[in-house]
Amino acid sequence: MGQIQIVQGDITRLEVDAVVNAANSTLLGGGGVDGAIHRAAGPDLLAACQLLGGCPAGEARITPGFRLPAKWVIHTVGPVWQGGEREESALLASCYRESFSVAKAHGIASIAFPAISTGVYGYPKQQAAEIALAAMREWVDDFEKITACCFSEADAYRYRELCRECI
Ligand code: AR6
Repeated sequence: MGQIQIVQGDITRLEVDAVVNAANSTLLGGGGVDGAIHRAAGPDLLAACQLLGGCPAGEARITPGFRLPAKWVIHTVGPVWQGGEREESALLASCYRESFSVAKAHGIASIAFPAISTGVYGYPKQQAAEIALAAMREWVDDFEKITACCFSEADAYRYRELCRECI
């Protein structure tokens, strides 16, 4: 029986088997959490990503974590918020599902997610948190620990309000 943990902080510091990156479809780096992960992992991460040939929204790819404490990085591409009528919620749910599926296939026991799409991509934070937590609840028994890594205290508060059973 796994647990969902909510933490506030920088995902690049977490000692987990895998961290999820909120990437763009080129997988060649960017700002936000993507930039932070590439900086912390070092240049070998970009070289590994260059071999992947990109990734469509809603899918996930895996690379080593290189200099990160995490052994793996799972790169997923969230939807750009366009008002909610462009399959955004289905695509965001797919990001979580596909990331979990890739993680399970690699024997990963602990995995940490940022709040995918809620930065540059503009997804409304409350709706995104509901989708994230619903996916985490579906997969909780397939992992030892699932971590929701919130960058701000306000984001962590939002998650805690939505998840009374989370630790
Ligand atoms: N640790 C944890 N969460 C973080 C960190 C960090 N170090 N840094 C930012 N966040 P964003 P998106 C949070 O913009 O909306 C990139 O340029 C941030 O506060 O990183 O999916 C990619 O290359 C927010 O809650 O990702 C794409 O082009 C969350 O991470 C684009 O941004 C996601 O914000 C993807 O946009």
